Amino acid sequence: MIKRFASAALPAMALVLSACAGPRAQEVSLTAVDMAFQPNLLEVTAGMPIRLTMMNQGALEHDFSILEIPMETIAATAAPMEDHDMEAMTVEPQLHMAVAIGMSNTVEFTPTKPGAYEFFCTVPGHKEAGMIGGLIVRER
Ligand SMILES: [Cu+2]
Repeated sequence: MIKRFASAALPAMALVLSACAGPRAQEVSLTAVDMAFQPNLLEVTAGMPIRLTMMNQGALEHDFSILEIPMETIAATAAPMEDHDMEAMTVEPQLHMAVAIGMSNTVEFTPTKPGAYEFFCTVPGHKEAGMIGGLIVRER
């Protein structure tokens, strides 16, 4: 299973933004590896829906979390992971999306306030090991 995904490894996904300010969601992709986000800097525009997809190419479970970010409409398109242990989390991020090994997951939300927001992985030790990044929300 893991081998199959590793051999089909996609190139590290660059951030992809829609070029025009239509009603379309801004597509943003990133990849989690052990122990980093690639890329670790994402840029989006405030007030427009974001469709954020994360692939997990690591050998461990990872998640994408933001402690606090002003937003409206949050929708996970994938079912929550059954074996994801939320009890073990020491923080309660406002935005939290777990991604199983070799899988991807998508969340949709609309950030409402320009600013720089830190994202990280809540699995104990992962943030400290380098799983941290920045989401830049630009003025529309
Ligand atoms: Cu992690």
